[in-house]
Amino acid sequence: MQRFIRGKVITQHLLIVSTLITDQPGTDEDVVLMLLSARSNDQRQQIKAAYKKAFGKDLVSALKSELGGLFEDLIVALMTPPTSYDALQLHKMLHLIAGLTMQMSRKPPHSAIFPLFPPEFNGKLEKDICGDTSGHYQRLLVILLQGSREEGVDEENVEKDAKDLYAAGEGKFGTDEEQFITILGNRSAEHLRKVFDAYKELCGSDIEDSVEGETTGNLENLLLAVVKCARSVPQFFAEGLYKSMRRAGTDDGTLMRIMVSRSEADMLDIRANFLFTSNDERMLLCFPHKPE
Ligand SMILES: [Ca+2]
Repeated sequence: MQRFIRGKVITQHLLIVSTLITDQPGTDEDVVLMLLSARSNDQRQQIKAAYKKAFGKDLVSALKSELGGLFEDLIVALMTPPTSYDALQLHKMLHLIAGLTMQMSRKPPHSAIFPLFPPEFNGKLEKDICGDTSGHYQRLLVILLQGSREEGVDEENVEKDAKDLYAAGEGKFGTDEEQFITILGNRSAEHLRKVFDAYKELCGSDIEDSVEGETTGNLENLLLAVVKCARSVPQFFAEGLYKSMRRAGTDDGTLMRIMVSRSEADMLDIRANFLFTSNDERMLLCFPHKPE
C-alpha cells in the first residue's frame, strides 16, 4: 500500500484509520478523533485522497458507516475542506447572522466561498435572501454578501462617519437606517474601530447603545454582529461559544460550527477571550471586551 502514498506521516495515519474502520467490530471513536483532529485540514484532505487511492473507497462514507450521531457530524465536518464547509453552513443558516460574519472573517474573504457552493445552490443565495427577507435587513444582508467591504482607514472621513452615525440616530427624531447600513456595511473593520472611538468621544456613548436604541429586530441583531466583528472577530466567536454552552443542554450545531470553522484560524485568540473560573468549572465567563 505504501507505494500509493507520499509522506510517512500520512501513511501511518492512513494505516491506523483503515485498520480502525475495517478490521474491528465497532470503531474506537477516541482514536479516530485523536488522529483526525491532530492533523490540519489540509493533511486530512491528503489522508482522504490517499485512502481513496489505496482502497478505492471514500473515507468519509466509510467513517459515516461506522459512526453515528453528533460524533459522525463532527468527523464529517472535520473532513470537509474549510471553504466548502463555510459555504454549506452559510446556506444552512441563511437567516442566521453568524454565517455572514463567518464569511466576513475568512481570509481571503468572500469571493473564495461562493465558487465552492454546491452546484445546486450556486447563485441562489442572494435570490433566497431576497425572497425570504425584506426592508433594511435585506439590504444589509445583500451588501454583506457582495463581499466588497473597503480596505484600510480613510483618516479624513473617520470623524465625518462618526458624526453621520450620530446624526442618523441619537441626534435625530426617528432613525436614518440607510446611513447605519452604508457605514457599517461598507467600511473596513480598522476604519470602523476608529469611527467607534470617535463616536464615543463625540457623544459619550458606545455605538452599540446607539444601534440598540435606534434599530430593532433582525436589523438590530445583524448590525450588532457587524459591530462586534469589527471590534474583534475572536471575541465574537468566543461569545458564540459561550452562548452555545451556557444553558442546560448545549447548542451542538453552533458549538461544532465554531470549533470546526475556527480551529485553524483563530482558536487560540478565541480561547484567550474566555475565562475559566477556578472554583466552579461549570461557569464559563466571557469578557465583555477583548482583554488588554
Ligand atoms: Ca433617533
